[in-house]
Amino acid sequence: MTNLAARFDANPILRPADVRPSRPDMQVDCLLNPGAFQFNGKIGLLLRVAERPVQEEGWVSVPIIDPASEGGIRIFRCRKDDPKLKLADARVFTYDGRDYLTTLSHLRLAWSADGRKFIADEKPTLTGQTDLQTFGLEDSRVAKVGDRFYLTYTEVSEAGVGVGMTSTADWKRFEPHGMIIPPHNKDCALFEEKINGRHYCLHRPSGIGLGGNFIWTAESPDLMHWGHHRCIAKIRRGQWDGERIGGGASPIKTPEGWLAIYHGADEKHRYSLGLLLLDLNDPAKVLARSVDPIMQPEAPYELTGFFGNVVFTNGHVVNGDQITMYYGASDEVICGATFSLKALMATLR
Ligand code: MAN
Repeated sequence: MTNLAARFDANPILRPADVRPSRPDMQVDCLLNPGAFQFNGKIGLLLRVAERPVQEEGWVSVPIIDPASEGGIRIFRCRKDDPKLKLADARVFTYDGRDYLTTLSHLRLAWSADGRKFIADEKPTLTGQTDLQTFGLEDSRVAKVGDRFYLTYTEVSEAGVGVGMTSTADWKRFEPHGMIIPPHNKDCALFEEKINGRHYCLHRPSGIGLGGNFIWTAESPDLMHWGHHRCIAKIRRGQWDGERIGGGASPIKTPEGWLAIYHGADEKHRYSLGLLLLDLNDPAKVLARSVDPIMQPEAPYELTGFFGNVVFTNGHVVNGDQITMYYGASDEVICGATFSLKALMATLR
């Protein structure tokens, strides 16, 4: 494999210890999968901050959003040897047949003058509020459409995993738009301009039984109402993207087509990144797709961590030929890498 990704020397650029917990009784366990954008001469990241109570020996405890409880959060707690508890992996478990996440995520801004050194805000920017967000908000994409930023993120609750949206013009006042795509769906990235008079997005429903975790496009007159859904890319069994795929940040407009960086997981839950080149006039038409990943877990911080063997991106900024991509490594730390757009395009020929 050619070395397409130039990882920052300073990786990881943000670790859990760099972010203040949202409450004194919580600890930040993981930083994941930031959205990225440029605003007022700065680079902003919208981090996913995953927290849980400081864990006691022999117990599992997780926070759940609950407006009726003190501080808006209730703690679910059970003994590790409780026969009703079934730990799936570091991220999820079931208790008495019900699904839970091991951590509760919120979204938090971090700012940088140079795109390399980031300082996270002291407080969460967006937290779960509604009954569709009781298990938190995750993996926000940030798209600039006109003069507003549109944040599309995963809303998690017992009702399922769907796509929520919020918009802002100034990163101070936020307008919630509710759930725009119902469960089970995530990895929604908006195109930053209209195509033939319509907005487009990439999204990722999860088929149970027939179907699977594939990438789709949808169209909308107003960014709220989505239709004309088309499945544009499926998994490739036995390959690096053989189990699950999903879109990353907003596709990048190039003369040859929309370039989308996507993630693919194999049957061992190893997450790598690849490319889709989509037709400029009809993004549901895939013109080219990476055979080999453009990046896979290789650095020590990508191989081991909260959930090892993961590079996952949903945020980048583009300046001329340079793509600065921000990504979550091992579901625990935030990293950066640059790519040459030309070099990426060359892999598709
Ligand atoms: C998967 C993983 C987790 C995430 C849940 C809910 O299990 O992507 O990181 O918390 O889905 O979205």
